[in-house]
Amino acid sequence: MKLRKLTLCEIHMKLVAPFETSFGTSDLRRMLLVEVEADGVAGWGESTAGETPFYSYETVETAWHILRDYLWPMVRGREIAAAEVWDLLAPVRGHNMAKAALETAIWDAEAKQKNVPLAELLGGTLEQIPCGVSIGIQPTIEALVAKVEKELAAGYQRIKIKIKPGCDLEPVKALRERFPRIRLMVDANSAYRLEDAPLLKQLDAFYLIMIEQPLGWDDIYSHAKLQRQLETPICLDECIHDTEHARAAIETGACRIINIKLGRVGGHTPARRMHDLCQSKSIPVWCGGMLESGIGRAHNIAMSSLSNFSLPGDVSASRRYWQEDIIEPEVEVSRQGTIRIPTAPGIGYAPRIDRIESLTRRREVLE
Ligand code: OSB
Ligand code: MG
Repeated sequence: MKLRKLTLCEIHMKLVAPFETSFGTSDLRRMLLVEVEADGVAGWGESTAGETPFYSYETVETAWHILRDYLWPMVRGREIAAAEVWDLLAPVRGHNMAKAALETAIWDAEAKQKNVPLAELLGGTLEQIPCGVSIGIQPTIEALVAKVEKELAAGYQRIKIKIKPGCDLEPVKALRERFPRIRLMVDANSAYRLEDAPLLKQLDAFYLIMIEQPLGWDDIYSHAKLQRQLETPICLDECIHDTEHARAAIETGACRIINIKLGRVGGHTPARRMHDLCQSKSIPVWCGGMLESGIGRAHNIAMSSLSNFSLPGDVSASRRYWQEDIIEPEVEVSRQGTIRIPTAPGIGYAPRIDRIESLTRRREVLE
Protein backbone atom coordinates (compact mmCIF):
# COMPACT_ATOMS: atom_id res chain seq x y z
CA MET A 1 0.00 0.00 0.00
CA LYS A 2 1.12 3.52 -0.72
CA LEU A 3 0.47 5.92 2.14
CA ARG A 4 -0.70 9.28 0.81
CA LYS A 5 -2.28 11.37 3.49
CA LEU A 6 -2.60 11.55 7.25
CA THR A 7 -5.26 13.57 9.04
CA LEU A 8 -4.78 14.32 12.73
CA CYS A 9 -7.87 15.27 14.60
CA GLU A 10 -8.43 16.10 18.26
CA ILE A 11 -11.92 15.42 19.55
CA HIS A 12 -13.36 16.24 22.97
CA MET A 13 -15.88 13.91 24.58
CA LYS A 14 -17.35 13.98 28.05
CA LEU A 15 -17.47 10.70 29.94
CA VAL A 16 -20.93 9.74 31.28
CA ALA A 17 -19.33 9.77 34.74
CA PRO A 18 -15.92 10.97 35.98
CA PHE A 19 -13.34 8.17 36.31
CA GLU A 20 -11.02 8.34 39.35
CA THR A 21 -7.74 6.45 39.66
CA SER A 22 -4.84 6.76 42.08
CA PHE A 23 -3.25 9.32 39.74
CA GLY A 24 -6.24 11.59 39.13
CA THR A 25 -9.74 12.01 37.76
CA SER A 26 -10.75 11.99 34.12
CA ASP A 27 -13.96 13.69 33.01
CA LEU A 28 -13.57 15.46 29.69
CA ARG A 29 -11.50 13.25 27.41
CA ARG A 30 -9.30 14.78 24.73
CA MET A 31 -8.56 12.13 22.11
CA LEU A 32 -6.30 12.18 19.08
CA LEU A 33 -7.73 10.29 16.12
CA VAL A 34 -5.81 9.65 12.93
CA GLU A 35 -7.14 8.86 9.48
CA VAL A 36 -4.64 7.49 7.00
CA GLU A 37 -5.27 7.31 3.29
CA ALA A 38 -3.69 4.32 1.59
CA ASP A 39 -4.41 3.82 -2.13
CA GLY A 40 -7.71 5.62 -1.71
CA VAL A 41 -8.79 3.53 1.31
CA ALA A 42 -9.24 5.20 4.71
CA GLY A 43 -7.93 3.58 7.88
CA TRP A 44 -8.64 4.88 11.39
CA GLY A 45 -6.61 4.79 14.59
CA GLU A 46 -6.64 6.38 18.03
CA SER A 47 -3.80 7.50 20.24
CA THR A 48 -4.64 6.61 23.82
CA ALA A 49 -2.38 9.39 25.13
CA GLY A 50 -4.16 11.24 27.91
CA GLU A 51 -4.76 14.87 28.76
CA THR A 52 -2.05 14.68 31.43
CA PRO A 53 1.32 12.85 31.74
CA PHE A 54 0.25 10.92 34.86
CA TYR A 55 -0.39 7.42 33.47
CA SER A 56 2.51 7.67 31.02
CA TYR A 57 4.70 10.55 29.85
CA GLU A 58 2.76 10.84 26.60
CA THR A 59 -0.04 13.37 26.19
CA VAL A 60 -2.21 14.47 23.27
CA GLU A 61 0.30 17.26 22.67
CA THR A 62 3.38 15.03 22.55
CA ALA A 63 1.59 12.50 20.34
CA TRP A 64 0.57 15.22 17.88
CA HIS A 65 4.12 16.55 17.71
CA ILE A 66 5.74 13.13 17.27
CA LEU A 67 3.20 12.01 14.67
CA ARG A 68 3.48 15.17 12.57
CA ASP A 69 7.20 15.83 12.86
CA TYR A 70 8.72 12.33 13.02
CA LEU A 71 6.45 9.34 12.44
CA TRP A 72 4.51 10.47 9.40
CA PRO A 73 7.68 11.63 7.55
CA MET A 74 9.11 8.11 8.07
CA VAL A 75 6.28 6.41 6.18
CA ARG A 76 4.81 9.15 3.97
CA GLY A 77 4.62 8.19 0.29
CA ARG A 78 6.11 4.76 0.95
CA GLU A 79 4.89 1.50 -0.45
CA ILE A 80 4.55 -0.72 2.63
CA ALA A 81 2.51 -3.42 4.35
CA ALA A 82 1.00 -2.87 7.79
CA ALA A 83 3.21 -5.57 9.29
CA GLU A 84 6.34 -3.56 8.30
CA VAL A 85 5.33 -0.26 9.89
CA TRP A 86 6.38 -0.95 13.50
CA ASP A 87 9.97 -1.75 12.57
CA LEU A 88 10.18 1.34 10.33
CA LEU A 89 9.23 3.54 13.28
CA ALA A 90 11.92 2.03 15.52
CA PRO A 91 14.36 5.01 15.27
CA VAL A 92 11.92 6.99 17.44
CA ARG A 93 12.45 5.84 21.00
CA GLY A 94 9.31 5.35 23.04
CA HIS A 95 6.24 7.42 22.17
CA ASN A 96 4.34 4.19 21.71
CA MET A 97 0.91 5.82 21.91
CA ALA A 98 1.77 8.09 19.00
CA LYS A 99 3.14 5.10 17.07
CA ALA A 100 0.08 2.98 17.83
CA ALA A 101 -2.31 5.59 16.44
CA LEU A 102 -0.57 5.47 13.06
CA GLU A 103 0.26 1.78 13.02
CA THR A 104 -3.24 0.61 13.91
CA ALA A 105 -4.79 2.96 11.32
CA ILE A 106 -2.59 1.38 8.63
CA TRP A 107 -3.72 -2.11 9.74
CA ASP A 108 -7.34 -0.99 9.41
CA ALA A 109 -6.67 0.34 5.91
CA GLU A 110 -4.94 -2.87 4.85
CA ALA A 111 -7.76 -5.08 6.18
CA LYS A 112 -10.30 -2.92 4.34
CA GLN A 113 -8.29 -3.12 1.18
CA LYS A 114 -8.13 -6.92 1.45
CA ASN A 115 -11.82 -6.97 2.38
CA VAL A 116 -11.27 -9.01 5.56
CA PRO A 117 -12.00 -8.29 9.22
CA LEU A 118 -8.95 -6.89 11.01
CA ALA A 119 -9.16 -9.68 13.61
CA GLU A 120 -8.70 -12.23 10.83
CA LEU A 121 -5.78 -10.33 9.26
CA LEU A 122 -4.06 -10.29 12.67
CA GLY A 123 -4.51 -14.06 12.98
CA GLY A 124 -7.20 -13.93 15.65
CA THR A 125 -9.23 -17.07 16.18
CA LEU A 126 -11.77 -16.21 18.91
CA GLU A 127 -15.29 -15.40 17.68
CA GLN A 128 -16.28 -13.63 20.85
CA ILE A 129 -14.28 -12.18 23.69
CA PRO A 130 -14.93 -12.23 27.46
CA CYS A 131 -15.47 -8.80 29.00
CA GLY A 132 -14.83 -7.25 32.38
CA VAL A 133 -15.23 -3.73 33.72
CA SER A 134 -12.88 -1.28 35.40
CA ILE A 135 -14.59 0.75 38.12
CA GLY A 136 -13.02 3.99 39.30
CA ILE A 137 -12.61 4.98 42.95
CA GLN A 138 -16.06 5.72 44.41
CA PRO A 139 -17.00 8.28 47.06
CA THR A 140 -18.53 5.64 49.37
CA ILE A 141 -18.59 1.87 49.83
CA GLU A 142 -22.35 1.91 49.16
CA ALA A 143 -21.80 3.64 45.82
CA LEU A 144 -19.15 1.04 44.94
CA VAL A 145 -21.37 -1.91 45.85
CA ALA A 146 -24.22 -0.42 43.79
CA LYS A 147 -21.92 -0.02 40.77
CA VAL A 148 -20.66 -3.58 41.03
CA GLU A 149 -24.21 -4.87 41.33
CA LYS A 150 -25.21 -3.03 38.17
CA GLU A 151 -22.25 -4.33 36.13
CA LEU A 152 -22.80 -7.92 37.26
CA ALA A 153 -26.48 -7.63 36.33
CA ALA A 154 -25.39 -6.46 32.86
CA GLY A 155 -23.42 -9.73 32.52
CA TYR A 156 -19.79 -8.62 32.92
CA GLN A 157 -17.55 -11.56 33.81
CA ARG A 158 -15.07 -9.87 36.12
CA ILE A 159 -14.89 -6.75 38.23
CA LYS A 160 -11.80 -4.60 38.61
CA ILE A 161 -11.72 -1.76 41.10
CA LYS A 162 -9.17 0.98 41.41
CA ILE A 163 -7.38 1.28 44.74
CA LYS A 164 -4.99 3.76 46.35
CA PRO A 165 -3.45 4.09 49.83
CA GLY A 166 -6.26 4.63 52.31
CA CYS A 167 -8.82 3.18 49.93
CA ASP A 168 -7.85 -0.47 49.51
CA LEU A 169 -8.58 -3.12 52.17
CA GLU A 170 -11.93 -1.72 53.20
CA PRO A 171 -13.61 -1.64 49.77
CA VAL A 172 -12.16 -5.05 48.86
CA LYS A 173 -13.41 -6.58 52.11
CA ALA A 174 -16.86 -5.06 51.62
CA LEU A 175 -17.10 -6.41 48.08
CA ARG A 176 -15.93 -9.89 49.12
CA GLU A 177 -18.53 -10.04 51.87
CA ARG A 178 -21.28 -8.98 49.50
CA PHE A 179 -20.04 -10.98 46.43
CA PRO A 180 -18.05 -14.01 47.69
CA ARG A 181 -17.86 -15.78 44.33
CA ILE A 182 -17.21 -13.15 41.66
CA ARG A 183 -13.98 -12.78 39.74
CA LEU A 184 -12.52 -9.71 41.45
CA MET A 185 -9.26 -7.82 41.00
CA VAL A 186 -7.70 -4.47 41.91
CA ASP A 187 -5.57 -1.95 40.01
CA ALA A 188 -3.30 0.40 41.98
CA ASN A 189 -1.74 2.31 39.06
CA SER A 190 1.66 2.44 40.80
CA ALA A 191 0.38 4.00 44.04
CA TYR A 192 2.39 1.81 46.48
CA ARG A 193 6.01 1.18 47.41
CA LEU A 194 7.80 -2.03 48.26
CA GLU A 195 7.62 -1.01 51.94
CA ASP A 196 3.82 -1.45 51.64
CA ALA A 197 4.27 -5.21 51.11
CA PRO A 198 2.68 -6.10 54.51
CA LEU A 199 -0.46 -4.16 53.59
CA LEU A 200 -0.63 -5.64 50.09
CA LYS A 201 -0.10 -9.08 51.64
CA GLN A 202 -3.39 -8.62 53.52
CA LEU A 203 -5.15 -8.60 50.14
CA ASP A 204 -4.25 -12.31 49.85
CA ALA A 205 -7.17 -13.02 52.21
CA PHE A 206 -9.65 -11.98 49.51
CA TYR A 207 -8.51 -14.41 46.78
CA LEU A 208 -8.33 -11.72 44.10
CA ILE A 209 -7.58 -13.03 40.63
CA MET A 210 -4.75 -10.50 40.44
CA ILE A 211 -3.40 -7.19 41.67
CA GLU A 212 -2.48 -4.88 38.82
CA GLN A 213 0.60 -2.63 38.86
CA PRO A 214 1.00 -1.97 42.59
CA LEU A 215 4.52 -0.45 42.40
CA GLY A 216 6.53 2.04 40.34
CA TRP A 217 5.52 2.58 36.72
CA ASP A 218 8.97 1.60 35.46
CA ASP A 219 10.13 -0.71 38.26
CA ILE A 220 10.09 -4.37 37.27
CA TYR A 221 12.73 -5.28 39.87
CA SER A 222 10.64 -4.28 42.91
CA HIS A 223 7.63 -6.14 41.53
CA ALA A 224 9.77 -9.29 41.43
CA LYS A 225 10.57 -8.78 45.11
CA LEU A 226 6.93 -8.16 45.93
CA GLN A 227 5.58 -11.12 43.96
CA ARG A 228 7.76 -13.47 46.02
CA GLN A 229 5.89 -12.25 49.12
CA LEU A 230 2.35 -12.48 47.73
CA GLU A 231 0.09 -15.36 46.86
CA THR A 232 -2.09 -13.12 44.69
CA PRO A 233 -0.72 -12.97 41.14
CA ILE A 234 0.69 -9.62 40.08
CA CYS A 235 -0.39 -8.33 36.66
CA LEU A 236 1.81 -5.66 35.12
CA ASP A 237 0.43 -2.76 33.06
CA GLU A 238 2.50 0.47 33.19
CA CYS A 239 5.88 -1.37 33.38
CA ILE A 240 5.56 -3.33 30.14
CA HIS A 241 6.37 -1.24 27.05
CA ASP A 242 7.88 -3.86 24.81
CA THR A 243 8.55 -7.56 24.41
CA GLU A 244 11.90 -7.33 26.22
CA HIS A 245 10.22 -5.79 29.27
CA ALA A 246 7.71 -8.63 29.18
CA ARG A 247 10.53 -11.16 28.98
CA ALA A 248 12.38 -9.53 31.89
CA ALA A 249 9.23 -9.42 34.02
CA ILE A 250 8.36 -13.05 33.31
CA GLU A 251 11.88 -14.40 33.79
CA THR A 252 12.45 -12.49 37.04
CA GLY A 253 9.03 -13.53 38.38
CA ALA A 254 7.76 -9.94 38.59
CA CYS A 255 4.30 -10.93 37.34
CA ARG A 256 2.19 -13.94 36.41
CA ILE A 257 -0.19 -12.09 34.10
CA ILE A 258 0.27 -9.23 31.62
CA ASN A 259 -2.20 -6.55 30.55
CA ILE A 260 -1.58 -5.61 26.91
CA LYS A 261 -2.61 -2.17 25.68
CA LEU A 262 -2.14 -1.20 22.05
CA GLY A 263 -1.10 2.33 22.97
CA ARG A 264 1.38 1.32 25.64
CA VAL A 265 3.14 -1.21 23.41
CA GLY A 266 2.94 0.70 20.10
CA GLY A 267 0.39 -1.06 17.89
CA HIS A 268 -0.80 -4.40 16.59
CA THR A 269 2.58 -5.80 15.54
CA PRO A 270 4.30 -5.31 18.94
CA ALA A 271 1.11 -6.37 20.76
CA ARG A 272 1.02 -9.60 18.78
CA ARG A 273 4.70 -10.27 19.46
CA MET A 274 4.12 -9.76 23.19
CA HIS A 275 1.04 -11.98 23.04
CA ASP A 276 3.05 -14.75 21.35
CA LEU A 277 5.92 -14.49 23.84
CA CYS A 278 3.52 -14.70 26.80
CA GLN A 279 1.77 -17.66 25.22
CA SER A 280 5.07 -19.52 24.81
CA LYS A 281 5.76 -18.93 28.52
CA SER A 282 2.24 -19.85 29.69
CA ILE A 283 1.52 -16.32 30.87
CA PRO A 284 -2.11 -15.36 30.21
CA VAL A 285 -2.82 -11.88 28.84
CA TRP A 286 -5.84 -9.61 28.67
CA CYS A 287 -6.64 -6.39 26.87
CA GLY A 288 -6.45 -3.24 28.97
CA GLY A 289 -8.50 -0.12 28.32
CA MET A 290 -7.76 3.59 28.25
CA LEU A 291 -11.30 5.04 28.22
CA GLU A 292 -11.18 4.90 24.42
CA SER A 293 -13.64 6.21 21.89
CA GLY A 294 -15.20 3.66 19.57
CA ILE A 295 -12.19 3.72 17.22
CA GLY A 296 -9.68 2.62 19.87
CA ARG A 297 -12.24 0.22 21.33
CA ALA A 298 -12.73 -1.44 17.93
CA HIS A 299 -8.97 -2.00 17.65
CA ASN A 300 -8.95 -3.49 21.18
CA ILE A 301 -11.68 -5.91 20.14
CA ALA A 302 -9.78 -7.04 17.05
CA MET A 303 -6.59 -7.58 19.08
CA SER A 304 -8.50 -9.53 21.74
CA SER A 305 -9.38 -12.19 19.16
CA LEU A 306 -5.83 -13.63 19.50
CA SER A 307 -5.97 -16.95 21.31
CA ASN A 308 -3.95 -16.13 24.46
CA PHE A 309 -6.34 -13.32 25.42
CA SER A 310 -7.87 -15.84 27.79
CA LEU A 311 -8.85 -13.54 30.68
CA PRO A 312 -11.69 -10.98 30.49
CA GLY A 313 -10.37 -7.58 29.35
CA ASP A 314 -11.27 -3.99 30.21
CA VAL A 315 -13.16 -3.83 26.93
CA SER A 316 -16.74 -2.95 27.63
CA ALA A 317 -19.79 -1.43 25.96
CA SER A 318 -19.73 2.09 24.44
CA ARG A 319 -22.60 3.16 26.68
CA ARG A 320 -20.50 2.71 29.82
CA TYR A 321 -18.38 5.64 28.66
CA TRP A 322 -20.34 7.79 26.21
CA GLN A 323 -23.81 9.17 25.76
CA GLU A 324 -23.22 8.64 22.06
CA ASP A 325 -20.14 6.96 20.56
CA ILE A 326 -18.45 7.90 17.27
CA ILE A 327 -18.90 4.53 15.57
CA GLU A 328 -21.82 2.70 14.01
CA PRO A 329 -22.95 0.30 15.41
CA GLU A 330 -21.84 1.06 18.98
CA VAL A 331 -19.99 -1.66 20.93
CA GLU A 332 -22.49 -3.87 22.73
CA VAL A 333 -21.96 -6.57 25.31
CA SER A 334 -24.16 -9.68 25.51
CA ARG A 335 -25.96 -10.85 28.65
CA GLN A 336 -23.16 -13.41 28.99
CA GLY A 337 -20.60 -10.63 29.15
CA THR A 338 -19.08 -11.12 25.72
CA ILE A 339 -18.47 -9.03 22.61
CA ARG A 340 -18.83 -10.69 19.24
CA ILE A 341 -15.90 -10.03 16.89
CA PRO A 342 -17.34 -8.06 13.95
CA THR A 343 -17.30 -9.64 10.52
CA ALA A 344 -17.24 -6.44 8.41
CA PRO A 345 -13.88 -5.53 6.81
CA GLY A 346 -11.24 -3.63 8.83
CA ILE A 347 -12.14 -2.65 12.39
CA GLY A 348 -15.70 -3.59 11.48
CA TYR A 349 -17.37 -0.51 12.98
CA ALA A 350 -17.94 2.54 10.75
CA PRO A 351 -16.66 5.94 11.96
CA ARG A 352 -19.54 8.45 12.11
CA ILE A 353 -17.87 11.23 10.15
CA ASP A 354 -20.48 13.91 10.90
CA ARG A 355 -20.30 13.23 14.62
CA ILE A 356 -16.48 13.21 14.60
CA GLU A 357 -16.52 16.59 12.79
CA SER A 358 -18.86 18.11 15.33
CA LEU A 359 -16.58 16.96 18.21
CA THR A 360 -13.37 18.14 16.51
CA ARG A 361 -11.42 20.96 18.18
CA ARG A 362 -8.25 20.81 16.08
CA ARG A 363 -7.39 19.24 12.76
CA GLU A 364 -4.29 19.04 10.58
CA VAL A 365 -3.91 17.38 7.20
CA LEU A 366 -0.44 16.09 6.30
CA GLU A 367 0.47 15.02 2.78
O1 OSB B 1 -4.68 1.35 34.44
O2 OSB B 1 -5.97 0.23 33.21
C1 OSB B 1 -5.61 1.33 33.65
C2 OSB B 1 -7.95 4.10 32.43
C3 OSB B 1 -7.05 5.10 32.18
C4 OSB B 1 -5.72 4.88 32.42
C5 OSB B 1 -5.28 3.65 32.94
C6 OSB B 1 -6.18 2.64 33.18
C7 OSB B 1 -7.54 2.89 32.94
C8 OSB B 1 -8.58 1.90 33.22
C9 OSB B 1 -9.87 2.06 32.45
O3 OSB B 1 -8.50 1.04 34.07
C10 OSB B 1 -10.17 0.89 31.60
C11 OSB B 1 -11.31 1.19 30.67
O4 OSB B 1 -11.07 1.72 29.57
O5 OSB B 1 -12.44 0.89 31.03
MG1 MG C 1 -3.97 -0.60 34.79
